[in-house]
Amino acid sequence: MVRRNLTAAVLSGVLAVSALAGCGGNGDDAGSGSGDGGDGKITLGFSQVGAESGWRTANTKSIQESAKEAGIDLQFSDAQGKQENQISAIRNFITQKVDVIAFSPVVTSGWDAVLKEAKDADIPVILTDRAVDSQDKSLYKSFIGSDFVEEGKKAGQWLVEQSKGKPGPINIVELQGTTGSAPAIDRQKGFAEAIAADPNLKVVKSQTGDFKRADGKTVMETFLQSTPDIDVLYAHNDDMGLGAIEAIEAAGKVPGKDIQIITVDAVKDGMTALADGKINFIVECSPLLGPQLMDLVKKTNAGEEIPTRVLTEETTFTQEQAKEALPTRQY
Ligand code: GZL
Repeated sequence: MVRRNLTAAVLSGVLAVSALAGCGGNGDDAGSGSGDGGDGKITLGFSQVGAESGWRTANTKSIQESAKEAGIDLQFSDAQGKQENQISAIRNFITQKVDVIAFSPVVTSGWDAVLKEAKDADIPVILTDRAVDSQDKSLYKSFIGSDFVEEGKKAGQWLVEQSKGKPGPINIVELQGTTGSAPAIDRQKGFAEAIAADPNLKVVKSQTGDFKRADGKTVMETFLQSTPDIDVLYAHNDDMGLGAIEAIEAAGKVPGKDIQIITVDAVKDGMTALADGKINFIVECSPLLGPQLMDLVKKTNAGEEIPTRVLTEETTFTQEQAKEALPTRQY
């Protein structure tokens, strides 16, 4: 009798402990070891770049809300823009034996070793937002995100159209995103390819503003001091463009008129500046990757084949289109 009661007590204790461990998935505390926390929930380890821009904030919100919606236990880690923090977060996820790992790689290179450790631990990895330059495509199951070369091309093609019939030279300054990141590399590449169509268009200065508003302002200040006759600013994201607008106005020039401005993202602050005429054209880059990511997580956890590349849908905005779109923007 005692034994039976004792067994029952021990059993109920074990169930209670594993259930509790599974209920801890609020995105902060360590996992429970078995991956699903014993409560049948999928545990997803996610390493985010940081909180450098309005786009990143919206992307984090999309991932956290979608995980909750999907009943997925999210272990969320903010790398504060440092690759070494992302690598250690991924190693922690492997130790915790999460079911799936997803991350937005802050830069393209230096991932093969840690991705191999995840593969050896039989934990599938999904890339979101940004790509890696690993030659071994077996190191991750899928990459969900935008085509940044295409985004750069859209920006350049708009400028080529706008510049038709104008006398040259048309001097362009460029605020690049985070050095070594896929969006910075590819947005610069696509833009350069597109403006090659018009020999009057010349990028006279190009420097990183690290996707940050404050850095965009300080770099634009140096551009304005060192470069006479700037006609166009191409910023790899809205936040750097908004910082540059502060510098342009402080220099007594009119953004959107004295200096035409093209940015990428289409977050609310950028769209507001576009509607106000301070930016001339924005190429959208959607941060709302959460729902599709959770779908891929569930499928890969169930052993289903998933597409190796999921391209996000996005468009472009003129000033008039921004006025129409602003009231219903989600971010
Ligand atoms: C693009 C994303 C970029 C955004 C920036 O997918 O990686 O990083 O364009 C963000 O705003 O900081």
